[in-house]
Amino acid sequence: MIARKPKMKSLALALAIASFPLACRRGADRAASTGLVQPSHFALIAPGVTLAGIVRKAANIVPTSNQLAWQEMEFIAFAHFGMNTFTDKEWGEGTEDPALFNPTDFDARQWARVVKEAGMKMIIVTAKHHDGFCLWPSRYTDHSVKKSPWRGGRGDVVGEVARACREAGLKFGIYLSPWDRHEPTYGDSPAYNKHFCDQLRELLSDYGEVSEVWFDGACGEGPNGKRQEYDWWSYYPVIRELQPKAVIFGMAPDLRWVGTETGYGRGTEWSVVPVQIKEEASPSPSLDDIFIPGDMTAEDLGSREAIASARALAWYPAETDVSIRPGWFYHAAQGGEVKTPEKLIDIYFSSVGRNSVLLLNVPPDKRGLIHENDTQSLKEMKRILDDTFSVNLAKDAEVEATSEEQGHRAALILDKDKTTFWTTPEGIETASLEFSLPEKRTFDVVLLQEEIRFGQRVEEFALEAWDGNSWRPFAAGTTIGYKRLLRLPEITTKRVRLTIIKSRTSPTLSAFGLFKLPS
Ligand code: FUL
Repeated sequence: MIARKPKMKSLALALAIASFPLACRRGADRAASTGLVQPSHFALIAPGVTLAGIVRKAANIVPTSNQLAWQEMEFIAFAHFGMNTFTDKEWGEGTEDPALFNPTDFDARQWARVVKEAGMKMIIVTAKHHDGFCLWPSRYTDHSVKKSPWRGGRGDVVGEVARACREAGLKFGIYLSPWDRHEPTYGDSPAYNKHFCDQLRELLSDYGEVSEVWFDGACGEGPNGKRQEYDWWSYYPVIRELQPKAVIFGMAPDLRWVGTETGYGRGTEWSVVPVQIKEEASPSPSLDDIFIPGDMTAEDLGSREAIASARALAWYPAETDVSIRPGWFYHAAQGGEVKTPEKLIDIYFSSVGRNSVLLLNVPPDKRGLIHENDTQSLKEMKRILDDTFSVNLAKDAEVEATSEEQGHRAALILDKDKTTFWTTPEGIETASLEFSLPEKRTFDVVLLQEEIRFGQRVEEFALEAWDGNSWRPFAAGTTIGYKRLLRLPEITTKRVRLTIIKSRTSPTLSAFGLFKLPS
């Protein structure tokens, strides 16, 4: 139901054909000309700021260019591979004999091929999992591939995966577990923190571009009975210096864990959320210096209530990790439990379609290959996605923008792919877009995207279809963010209306689409 309908101050807009960058520039000019809150990727909130002031700040928090590039990948791959693949475990003890690591047919190009054909844009490999066994010949430990019989001790999984990704045009990322059950210095905090930075330096210097560094927060007791204190603030500068385009996941300020390993994100997902910061913040600190990793698993992270008492707000978007199999590592016994294409599609709609990036784990087997069962499921998933999204049924629609505010200017530009960029002047929080199709069409998927370069703003929207006599509500939602996908019972209509019921400030859209899932 639409709570508040705009009075029809109609602005019939001629559809101009223009390139998307032009559309962005116009929006940027307009945002700049308002002279209001300066866009930034985080903001400190001074004591006493009103809720309206906090909301205004939140509406103008924007992603960094690294976060934007990561978000645009949408769908990326995890490859859990290592000692556990050979011991049939999920968490190794750290005492495993490196001789056990011996893939018979290791082929990183096969990983890259499978991942690319599935539509994923990056592979993040477990360079070191909690057992401490290193998939590259680290200079700082012998517990690595150099002590394994594979390739006579001269193999380098990290190097081969990095190269295969580059050749295939995929991005490359590393998982380096801070928890290390093998390393003798673990638990002796300063010594281990140095060891960890040394390993980071190696990985980030020797393998070309690294686009994501994945930090899990697991922390066990070291061999000396002491608990390791991770010095995250000494890790971040190593990454910023050596890989300035990388984003850091988890215990860092770039990307947060969505809070579940099921693949299903929140129905309301804000990329702008309160973050914990250190007390001694200087007047203009860098977020890396003051960020305190915290628990971000609550259901409501970014609503007005959730941000009302924030001391700092940051663009801190969710990444959704899930495995194609029950385990993170390959286990032969789980061969019959590979997620079906339909399940993967459901996960896709519930992660990519809920303002998140989907990080899907496809664990290579003991041969060092992605198993045929997993490949089959991925192929079929990709076929369904391609069939669904190849034709935007709203492509040649005529569009009319309306708003209740008097005298505002609006801009609507559709490029040749009918990517819509639409914004209204600062201060307008409610508006609607009506799409008139050339003829009646049937769809069961709606796609909405905000132009997040200007921030995340929409708090509530509704969709209606014209049934010949009146508007019939068929869907409603809260946040949109980078991408919102809605799956619906089939709807046949010639006219669709999108109403932004509530927005933190002027709403923007970068895309609108109507699609039909294959039967
Ligand atoms: C967790 C780890 O403990 C699991 O083994 C796995 O690597 C998962 C992605 O992160 O925290």
